[in-house]
Amino acid sequence: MQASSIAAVSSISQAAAAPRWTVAEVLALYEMPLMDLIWRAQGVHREHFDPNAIQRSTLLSVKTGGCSEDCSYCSQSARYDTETQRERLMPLDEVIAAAKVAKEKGASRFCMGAAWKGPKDNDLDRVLDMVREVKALGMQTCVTLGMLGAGQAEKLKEAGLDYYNHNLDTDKEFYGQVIKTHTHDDRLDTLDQVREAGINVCSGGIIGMGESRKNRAGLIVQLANLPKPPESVPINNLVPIPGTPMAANERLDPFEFVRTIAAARITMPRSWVRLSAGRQEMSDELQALCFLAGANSMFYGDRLLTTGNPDVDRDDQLFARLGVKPI
Ligand code: SAM
Ligand code: DTB
Ligand code: SF4
Repeated sequence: MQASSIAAVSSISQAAAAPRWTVAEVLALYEMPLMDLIWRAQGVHREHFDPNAIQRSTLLSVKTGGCSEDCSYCSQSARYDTETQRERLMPLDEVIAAAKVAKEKGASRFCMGAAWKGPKDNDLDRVLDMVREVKALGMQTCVTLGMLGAGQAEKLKEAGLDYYNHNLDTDKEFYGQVIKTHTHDDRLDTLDQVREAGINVCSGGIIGMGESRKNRAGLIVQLANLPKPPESVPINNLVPIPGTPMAANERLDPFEFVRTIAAARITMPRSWVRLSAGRQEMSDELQALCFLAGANSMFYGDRLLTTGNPDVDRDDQLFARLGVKPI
């Protein structure tokens, strides 16, 4: 085999078989009458999941702000003047204390996020300790640390990491209008490394950034056509952050968000689809519609990374009112 063809097949993304979905097919889902779309998504959901159970993950920002990247939506980029205060990597004991609280409140997974382009090896060593100790509490572990360098995914796997979150965030075609400091291909490269290390993949995106419906369909297709679809697919609604280029973005029609959840559910039938950022601004009824459209996971706890999330009492009441059981 020639060197060039070895390079081509060494990337799992490049070596994918025939695409499972086309943009035209996913656009056709988006264009269905809403009731028909939700009916179809709910049918797919019931084939693979208990429709009355929702998985709950709690987030903790273990290193906040001061990030070198220019992601136009993000409060943590050093390039924008936002209210987010920079904080160094959190001490291990504080992380474990937060994980214990999350476990007591009923979260099954603890996700630790760091505002890095990617981790330096000495920072990664400290995160590995966090993963080991959270795992020892009996919780599932997830981290989101940015792009991984050679050998880092394997170290995370050895430490007991269950999930790595790394979002494609938006359609490859629109990516350059949102982020200029790294590329969509860089994101795919890290997802390959995570897969090859045997860690579950958590990857999704943000909607409401000024992308077109075709771009939204493009994102869903790029996720669904990964060699193996992500086990977990977070769908974030843009939280507009003052000081970022997206501060004044117009709010997307909430039904377009519901349609995106449904498209993710239909195209990735076995994945956990997470109703992610933006939930605080949603009514209980809109959240219920998202669950009906196939969302079966959410962030639980009153903070996301730097912004708010519904408090646990409101979520507990919502679960009781809907007859939903937590996982
Ligand atoms: N630095 C790492 C990275 O970029 O992967 C990890 C942290 S980053 C904050 C994790 C994800 O949060 C982003 O990929 C994006 O999907 C989401 N996110 C960040 N800011 C957001 C916002 N204002 N609204 C919605 N989602 C947001
Ligand atoms: C994901 O897709 N959404 C979470 C988690 N993965 C890391 C982060 C949402 C961040 C929302 C804005 C903030 O709190 O800074
Ligand atoms: Fe940095 Fe991640 Fe925010 Fe981009 S999304 S600026 S990489 S913390």
